[in-house]
Amino acid sequence: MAKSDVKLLGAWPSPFVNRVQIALNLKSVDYEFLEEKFDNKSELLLKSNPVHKKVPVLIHDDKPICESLIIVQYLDEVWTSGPSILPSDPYDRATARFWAAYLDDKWFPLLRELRTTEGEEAKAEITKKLNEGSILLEAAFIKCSKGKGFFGGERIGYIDIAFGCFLGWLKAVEKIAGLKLVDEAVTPGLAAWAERFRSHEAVKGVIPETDRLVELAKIIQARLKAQSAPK
Ligand SMILES: N[C@@H](CCC(=O)N[C@@H](CS)C(=O)NCC(=O)O)C(=O)O
Repeated sequence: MAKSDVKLLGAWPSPFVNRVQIALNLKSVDYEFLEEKFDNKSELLLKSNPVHKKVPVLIHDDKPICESLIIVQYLDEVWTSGPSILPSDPYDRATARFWAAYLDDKWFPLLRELRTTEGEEAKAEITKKLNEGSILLEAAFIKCSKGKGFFGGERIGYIDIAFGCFLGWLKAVEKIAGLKLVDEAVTPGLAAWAERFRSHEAVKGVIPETDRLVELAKIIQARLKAQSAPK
């Protein structure tokens, strides 16, 4: 597929964009990356995703596809020559979609909340929920990986991509909050998986450096504070 056929509207710190980049790399798809600025979104983004006005948007032969998980499924269906991302078994596929939805609807919002919440009691409550989440995800890893290295078994699959794209922000929040949310002593499967995932060829260089995200988090936090300060 020629490079000009595929464009990705994205932003470097977005885990949802990183998710699509990992899937594109797995499928060895050449693409053009168009960096968006949230305070000055391009006409192309507004036209391509008029409903949410968010990245990522994949543009394939001038057709826009929005929402990262939908894009990953689209890539899997169109680039069938590359390694499969979704499992072939319907039950395994349903399970993979279930965990991806859990990660987006429950787990990641908690991680974001921990980053922005102030007050020790509130933080402890969120940390407790995230720790419960880690235990659930460890059990899911043991079940789905069937003794292999990834949720997808021997290869990176749908849950790996859905979860792995958050590993940069996970490390950044751990650093900001001074705690471990995926701890080798508590969830050894997940801890080893995270290392394995980050060093995979399709992932290397995609997930931003922890310190870069920590710096960005400080800027976002300062902006939030300024916005909520009495005028
Ligand atoms: N559910 C969406 C989430 C995408 C999303 O939240 N994108 C953020 C960046 S991480 C964005 O574009 N924010 C811009 C804005 O809210 O104005 C997906 O999976 O693609």
